[in-house]
Amino acid sequence: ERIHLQILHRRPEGIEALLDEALTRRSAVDVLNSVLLPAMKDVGDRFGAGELILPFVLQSAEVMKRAVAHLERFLDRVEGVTKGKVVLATVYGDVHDIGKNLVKTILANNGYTVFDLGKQVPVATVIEKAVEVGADAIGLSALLVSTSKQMPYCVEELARRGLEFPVIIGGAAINRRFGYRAHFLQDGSAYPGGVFYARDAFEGLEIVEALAS
Ligand code: B1M
Repeated sequence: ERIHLQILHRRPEGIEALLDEALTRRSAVDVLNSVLLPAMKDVGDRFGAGELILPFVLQSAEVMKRAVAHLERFLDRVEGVTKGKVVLATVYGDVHDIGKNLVKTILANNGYTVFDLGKQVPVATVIEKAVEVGADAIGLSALLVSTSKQMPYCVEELARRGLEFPVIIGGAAINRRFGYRAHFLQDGSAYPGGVFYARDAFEGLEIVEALAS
């Protein structure tokens, strides 16, 4: 509850000590899923309800980032050879990168090499990087309804270039139905590489694991 309030009230000081205290009783994954993510959701809900102004949301997001950075070292890490390569980006026009960064942490900690292109990344940049590194999958994150359109656009562009990278999509703006629809190209045919919706970072990992096996 104290961690929740620190995020909600935009107070970074001492968040690490509180997390350490929580970690004596719970695993890092549990703290992430049952404390940090609900706190950020609370911030979003209050913003949506007009209770918080945008600069406050940004400050809460900074506290959240600091908390995730601290937890990162306690998340299980698989060392050794890479299990696969994933090109990851927040789509063009979208600055939300907390979820994308979490996906990166979870994938990297589980043995995948992640090429993180950052936020507001144009489709062409994503595709060119995937070709350059010979990616096993492309991961896209979008939090705005408007920017989520970049996802089917990327799939369409991949198909146009004759490429078949599997595309994993996630973010608060989309859902499973969106993922299903994004699988189909404008001419009605299915994208041969496949489009996979991930509800959260762990489902993203499951999908990557399934694709790699
Ligand atoms: Co903005 N924002 N925001 N925001 N923001 C939302 C998304 C919003 C829902 C808030 C609301 O109205 N309730 C709303 C979108 C409305 C819509 O389109 N339907 C919104 C808006 C409107 C905006 C602006 C337009 C506000 C404005 O300027 N008027 C603006 C947009 C700027 C832009 O992008 N062009 C804006 C700006 C911002 C901040 C900069 C202040 C800040 C972002 C800081 C940052 O990321 N560096 C911010 C924040 C923090 C939020 C909320 C509050 C929290 C988002 C977040 O970080 N959640 C958000 C409200 C909400 O989502 N409820 C909101 C925590 C994060 C861990 O979750 O990213 O969903 P999420 O990731 C999850 C899963 O979705 C999944 O895994 C993660 C968890 O395990 N996942 C993937 C995500 N990507 C994945 C990819 C995968 C797999 C899984 O594979 C590749």
